[in-house]
Amino acid sequence: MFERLPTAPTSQELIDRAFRRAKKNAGKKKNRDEPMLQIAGNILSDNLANLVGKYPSFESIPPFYHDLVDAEVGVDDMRIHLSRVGWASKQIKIVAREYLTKMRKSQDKAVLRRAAFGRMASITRTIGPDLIFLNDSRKKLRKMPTVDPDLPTIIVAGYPNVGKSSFLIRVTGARPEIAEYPFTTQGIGVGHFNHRNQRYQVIDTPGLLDRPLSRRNDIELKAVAALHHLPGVVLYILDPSDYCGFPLDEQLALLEDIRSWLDLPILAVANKKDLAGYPGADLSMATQTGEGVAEVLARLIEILEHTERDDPGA
Ligand SMILES: Nc1nc2c(ncn2[C@@H]2O[C@H](COP(=O)(O)OP(=O)(O)OP(=O)(O)O)[C@@H](O)[C@H]2O)c(=O)[nH]1
Ligand SMILES: [Mg+2]
Repeated sequence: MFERLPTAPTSQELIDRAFRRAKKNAGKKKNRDEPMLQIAGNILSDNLANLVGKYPSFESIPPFYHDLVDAEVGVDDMRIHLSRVGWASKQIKIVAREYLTKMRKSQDKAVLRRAAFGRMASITRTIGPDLIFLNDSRKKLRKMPTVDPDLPTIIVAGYPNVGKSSFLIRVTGARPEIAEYPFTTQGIGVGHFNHRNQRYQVIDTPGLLDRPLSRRNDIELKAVAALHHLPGVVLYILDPSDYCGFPLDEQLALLEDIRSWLDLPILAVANKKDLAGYPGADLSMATQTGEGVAEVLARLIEILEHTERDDPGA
């Protein structure tokens, strides 16, 4: 989604670049002041306008990404910084035009050109902090997950070590692509499979749905809330064998916690059937041997098909 965002130059880099090119390309003749101003003004103004233009409009991006951007860098802040850069681009154009007009009627062209350069440089410097913000944001946004918010999605949740990754690998037949996601250091895993000509997405969310809501800060809450925008079902994996290191009642408490606030269908499945059983789960499986996995997948697909029918396009 944001892989193509350009690096934002610093104001000094921009100023140096514009004035250097102006000097180089204004020709060798005597009357260089006007072309120099024209060139420097265009470079500064166009560079800034192009930078702003490379950002998507935050109203039109999928809500899933909108919420992630908001969690990661703040959509309002982003808008403010972008609009200041846009403002600078226009302002520089105005200054260049104003001084070019003055120069046509004046003998002191060099003086006016220097004055114009000074004003354009100072406008560019005022947006220094905005450019730094954009560059820092770009680093974070470029790592946004490659999740397709339109694909029916199985969101795999549960305590560490219960078998989330094993499930994903088993049903998608591949090691997941690891994407960074706000506030999970481990990154989320993304994999795909096809069933009756429909492509499905499976995301493994270590660190994302493994704690009660009450233990999250506001920013983390936004990142978690973004999941609501996926046409998804949550597969909550339980490990009744305690092999994962967490007692079953803790795992069940987290399941209840997630149910109480996550507005997506949830299927609770007991894994590691080969080691222990839990009759309270919706279904049982063993991702290690593959036993029961096909049934779990079939149920998840059924839930996704129903959800789509009930709530088209949501
Ligand atoms: N006996 C048995 N072990 C299993 C089964 N499924 C997974 N395991 C084992 O449980 C451990 C954890 O599995 P993972 O798939 O890595 O679990 P995870 O939930 O992705 O763990 P985190 O990424 O740390 O949150 C591994 O050693 C697996 O081999 C199963 O059905 N039976
Ligand atoms: Mg894992």
